[in-house]
Amino acid sequence: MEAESYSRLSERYRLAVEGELRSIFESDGQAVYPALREAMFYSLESGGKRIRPCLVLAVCEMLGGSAEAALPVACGLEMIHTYSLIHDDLPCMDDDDMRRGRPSNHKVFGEAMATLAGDGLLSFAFETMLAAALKDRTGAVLRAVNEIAIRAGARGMVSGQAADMEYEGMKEQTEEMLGYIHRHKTADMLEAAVISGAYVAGADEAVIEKLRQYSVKMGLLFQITDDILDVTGDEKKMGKTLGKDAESGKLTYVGLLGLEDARKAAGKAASEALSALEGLENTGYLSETINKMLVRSN
Ligand code: GRG
Repeated sequence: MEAESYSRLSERYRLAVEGELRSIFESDGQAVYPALREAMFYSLESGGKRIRPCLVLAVCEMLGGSAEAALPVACGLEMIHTYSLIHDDLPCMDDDDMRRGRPSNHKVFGEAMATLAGDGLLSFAFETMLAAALKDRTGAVLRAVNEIAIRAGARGMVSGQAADMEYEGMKEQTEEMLGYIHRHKTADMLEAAVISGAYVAGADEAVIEKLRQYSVKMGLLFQITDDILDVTGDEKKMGKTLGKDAESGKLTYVGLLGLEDARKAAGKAASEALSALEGLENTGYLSETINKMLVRSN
């Protein structure tokens, strides 16, 4: 796929997701207590790359499904991702003042309201996705929501975050530990995006299995490049404070392998992700996502 058509497609997906998020907040969202609604929407509308919801829609279309059917799932996933960023920025977690180029949620609304904004986004996500699942007689959307519940929940992203908190500053840090943390904290949500899109399209298990292998390697690639950018990146482009990982003694791929070997590990993860796509059709968007991730600057 040409870089230009990748950008055009991503733009179409992004606009669809952002339009639908606004419309959800203007309809069902009207019943949310105003100060809570403002705090929830503040983080949701403040940009971000929208990688996960774009992947939901792209995978669904790639497999012959309709992006429209996948839209509530894509929006739900973005709400969950946004909740995780709000909670991650709290002083009791990573204590970050900036996110998506703006002051973090708790810096604007206070810690209590930021905690509630995260809680609100998490439950609103499931409300949104389940409303679509109830209308879908095939069960495809429900399978997608089940996948997201597993990957985003107690045995998925939340376990990754718990392990990350516990291991911070520990003397003995291994690649195995780092693998566990990022398999769950980072890769699970990317896997949720790819696989939920595939479920909405009604994909069979053989396709799902290949896409799972692709997603896990993409998650690894995403995390290694995140760690590299924490050292070499530009704060303006990244929209958050950089260099905090090393400062807080956080386990990272750069800390463990050094910059050069971390770059090599990123290249290896990228080629393994691309290999996982062999045998699938219409994989242009998914391979271009990997190529873009390898050279990303935000
Ligand atoms: C609080 C349960 C809980 C989990 C937090 C998302 C997360 C888990 C922590 C954020 C810190 C971090 C660097 C995680 C790994 C990579 C990651 C998920 C980065 C943020 O995702 P992007 O770059 O963000 O897609 P945007 O803002 O573009 O959506």
